[in-house]
Amino acid sequence: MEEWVIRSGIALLLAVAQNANQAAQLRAAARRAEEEAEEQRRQREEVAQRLAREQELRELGIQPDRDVSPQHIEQAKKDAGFINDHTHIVVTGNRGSGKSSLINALLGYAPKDSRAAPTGAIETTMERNRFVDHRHQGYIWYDVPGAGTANVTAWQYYYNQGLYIYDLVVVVHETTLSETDIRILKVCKLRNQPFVVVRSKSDLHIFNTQHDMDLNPRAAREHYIAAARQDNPGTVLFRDEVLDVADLLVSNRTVRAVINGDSPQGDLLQEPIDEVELLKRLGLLP
Ligand SMILES: Nc1nc2c(ncn2[C@@H]2O[C@H](COP(=O)(O)OP(=O)(O)OP(=O)(O)O)[C@@H](O)[C@H]2O)c(=O)[nH]1
Ligand SMILES: [Mg+2]
Repeated sequence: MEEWVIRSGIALLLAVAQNANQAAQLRAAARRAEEEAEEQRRQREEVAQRLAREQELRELGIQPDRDVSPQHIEQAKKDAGFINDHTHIVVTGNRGSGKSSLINALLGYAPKDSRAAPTGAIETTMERNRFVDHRHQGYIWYDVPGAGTANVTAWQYYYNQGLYIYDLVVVVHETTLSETDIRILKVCKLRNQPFVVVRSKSDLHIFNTQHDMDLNPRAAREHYIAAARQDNPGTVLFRDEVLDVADLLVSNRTVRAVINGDSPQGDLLQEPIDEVELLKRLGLLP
């Protein structure tokens, strides 16, 4: 073969090899750029998530320097008269929402019973009261002052009332679930604490609906139940998790009737709505 043919063949092969080499280098550079961009995206997302969480904690009013240590919790349980292997349930919510009345009903006490917690539009619960349940072995109920309107954050209320010690938190409200109620539920969630949401005074609301809308008792009851269900979204998204904040609609007299095994005797205001479900969630019914 002519020498020039061989030389140009070698030159061609070298050029192809060089191009392949350059292409590999380019591919590697592109991969590195992609990886760097991915890393930057990840870091940006992390910062955004951290800021969102910090904002959440700020909204809840959480003060990191007032977090509760295990020793503190143990002492607080002793102070509250906790008994080993008992279930300790606190009933909380805004002032006048019906907390004390609900506890009396769960204990099966009529309001005039000498053992009952004081209730009423004026009789505000000023300090924590403890009620050992003689009907449901192993249950202890705690009545605490209402959240009120004072300018305290959800965390301050939760912390000041020592809500972190209880096995279950019952949040009672009587109309729309407030932002404060929802924030208290979020603090419970942050602390992995189970909760139940109760919308109280259904008898009163049905009675009012009957008169406000000039409806018969059956229509008023149906209207109230539908309106209350529509009013509460049922769920709240919190930290990629869905919190069940659905209301259990109850009236204290019906709770007491169910506890005492009495039938409501055809009174539509007292016909159970979610009372049985409430007792199930509290572990009082199978
Ligand atoms: N009709 C009706 N009235 C209720 C019900 N629950 C509570 N009430 C009334 O609402 C008022 C306030 O009830 P309480 O049980 O004292 O409320 P509370 O949440 O303990 O109030 P504070 O201790 O002040 O925060 C009282 O007059 C109760 O009789 C209910 O289910 N139906
Ligand atoms: Mg009270």
